[in-house]
Amino acid sequence: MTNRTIGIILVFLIIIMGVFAFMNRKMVKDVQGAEANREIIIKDDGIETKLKFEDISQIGGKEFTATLDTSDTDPEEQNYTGVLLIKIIEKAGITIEDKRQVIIRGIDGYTVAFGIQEVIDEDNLYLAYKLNGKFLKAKGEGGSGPYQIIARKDEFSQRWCKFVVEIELK
Ligand SMILES: Nc1nc2c(c(=O)[nH]1)N[C@H]1C(S)=C(S)[C@@H](COP(=O)(O)O)O[C@H]1N2
Ligand SMILES: [Mo]
Repeated sequence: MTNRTIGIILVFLIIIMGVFAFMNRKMVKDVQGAEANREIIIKDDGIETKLKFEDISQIGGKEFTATLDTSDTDPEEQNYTGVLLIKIIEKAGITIEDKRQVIIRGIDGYTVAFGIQEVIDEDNLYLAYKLNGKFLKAKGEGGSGPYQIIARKDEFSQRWCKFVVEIELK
């Protein structure tokens, strides 16, 4: 083989690698989009409202820090993006004046209840969808999303409901 033939083969291989890298990046982006597209059901007096990711992000995501403390990691400050839980409830057209509590459910059945005083706090309960700039992965992908409740004022993270699929008002 001449040097010229080897050169042509190399250039060809580099182009193929580039095309695959591009396709892979696009696929990763699509998967993230699908995960982020998940819906949340809001239940109030037997009436169900579904919110899509677009509805939630339209409210305007806010970045905030919170100290994550899981069973297998030490407490560490993290950067989350999400919206206040109260704004999600308002977006669903619900007024909370006559409510007593908000119940959050994860896809695994895990349930957390918050009192209205906690819910109207302007800097405590968030529905987060990004952690350190990346969309929260779903349970099946080893993540805690696509949505997770972050209770900033909870010292322990028991009430940080992961994989949130339902919000019920009582
Ligand atoms: N959906 C869901 N959220 C959950 C849990 C759970 O089992 N399911 N466990 C809680 C508990 S007890 C803790 S300490 C934190 C962190 O749990 P991890 O260490 O399993 O991530 O998530 C909380 N949120
Ligand atoms: Mo826990």
